[in-house]
Amino acid sequence: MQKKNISVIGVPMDLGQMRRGVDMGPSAIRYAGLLERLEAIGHTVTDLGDIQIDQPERVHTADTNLRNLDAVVKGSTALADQVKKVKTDGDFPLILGGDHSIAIGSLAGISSSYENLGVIWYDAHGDLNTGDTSPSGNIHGMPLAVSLGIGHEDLVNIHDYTPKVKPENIVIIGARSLDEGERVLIKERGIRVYTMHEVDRMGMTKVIEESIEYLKGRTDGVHLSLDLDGLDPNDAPGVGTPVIGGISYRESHLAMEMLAEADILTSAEFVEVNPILDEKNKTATVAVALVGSLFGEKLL
Ligand code: HAR
Ligand code: MN
Ligand code: MN
Ligand code: MN
Repeated sequence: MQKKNISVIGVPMDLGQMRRGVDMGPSAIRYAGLLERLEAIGHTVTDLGDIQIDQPERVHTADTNLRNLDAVVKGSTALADQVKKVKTDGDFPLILGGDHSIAIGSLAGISSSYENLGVIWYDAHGDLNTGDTSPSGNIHGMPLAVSLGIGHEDLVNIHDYTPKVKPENIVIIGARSLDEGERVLIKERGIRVYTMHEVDRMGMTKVIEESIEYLKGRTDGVHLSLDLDGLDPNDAPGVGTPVIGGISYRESHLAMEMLAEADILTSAEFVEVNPILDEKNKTATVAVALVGSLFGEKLL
């Protein structure tokens, strides 16, 4: 793969859900050797540090079914500003979460650089809820819907444009926990989904081959949004909402290597690493290994 200028942005966001600790995700991923790993491959890496996020204790929940709405909007806007700067410089944004609500800001900052941004959503969940369909009120269950322009107006209008992505430019991989409203939305909008059933049945090789083929034909850039809970909890235990029966570490490696070979990605984020729930930083270590493969690390 071509050597890249990678800009790392940490987002210590924990306001999109209720478990403490996911705000330490960026530190855990850096501590697991992220920068050294990317530099060893030959990429040029700049760590831009962390976006400032409000402390949950100091946030007042607004009168809506969206927990910490105003503070999430504020953090997402700051992230979108930073990501947009990186894109304007022509660099590759590599964003570290933080809970998955950060994808709202990532996509707001990235998408204005493209006519047809593609998104690979690697996740146990669809993250396609709105304030009306959400069983929890947690915004980390909503970012993909928000990016489609569906949801609270303060979230969908970050950086003053909407939608950030079109439904036909999205591929979801690894889904195994979908709420009723999310199922309806997937069918209504024709979003391509490889649930765990398809991963089992077709194998990861075919899933990624098809996904690459599909996105190549219709998009002019591709963002990978990888939620560590897409992996099986045996391989990635340090996540807030684990779901059994997930994608294995090996399958995920293969997926990253195939994406590296195709060299279609223009940005990426790794989210939901929670070191408090982890076993000796295993999940952050897995994340860094996957980043290595994604950026062209070879065994031989
Ligand atoms: N679907 C559920 C909800 O909306 C659970 C979402 C859990 N989400 C994440 N993101 N970890 O993928 O509350
Ligand atoms: Mn915090
Ligand atoms: Mn998610
Ligand atoms: Mn998830």
